[in-house]
Formats: sequence, structure tokens, C-alpha cells
Amino acid sequence: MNEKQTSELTVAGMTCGHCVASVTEELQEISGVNDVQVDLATGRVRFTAAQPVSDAEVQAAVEGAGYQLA
Ligand SMILES: [Cu+2]
Repeated sequence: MNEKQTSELTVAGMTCGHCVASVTEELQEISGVNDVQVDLATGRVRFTAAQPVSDAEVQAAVEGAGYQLA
């Protein structure tokens, strides 16, 4: 019923593939989120979600991984 929504954000402080994996994993734990794509060089993160995801959930996930929204 709901259309997939694409979100984009920028995460500060990622330096390697492990950082990318951590952020990806945390975001995927938000219900409805999939297709998380992280560009390490720019910090840009894109994901699609099958249901609305709040900014607070995204921020909590990023911070839970140990990073900050830029
Ligand atoms: Cu790292």
C-alpha cells in the first residue's frame, strides 16, 4: 500500500569499510528500511523504506553506530 520512500543523509566520521558496515547494519534495524547504500568518500547515505521513518529513528541509528549526522 505504501510507496517506497528514498531518504538521503550525510554521516560524519566514517573512515573505513568497518564504519560503513556499522552504519549500514544499524540503519537496517529500523523497521521497513532496506537497500542501504553508503558512500564512504562523501559520507552520503541512501536508503529506501517501505514505511515512513522518522528523523529521530535515523539519528538514533547513526549515533548508535557511533557516528553523527553531518
Ligand atoms: Cu572505520
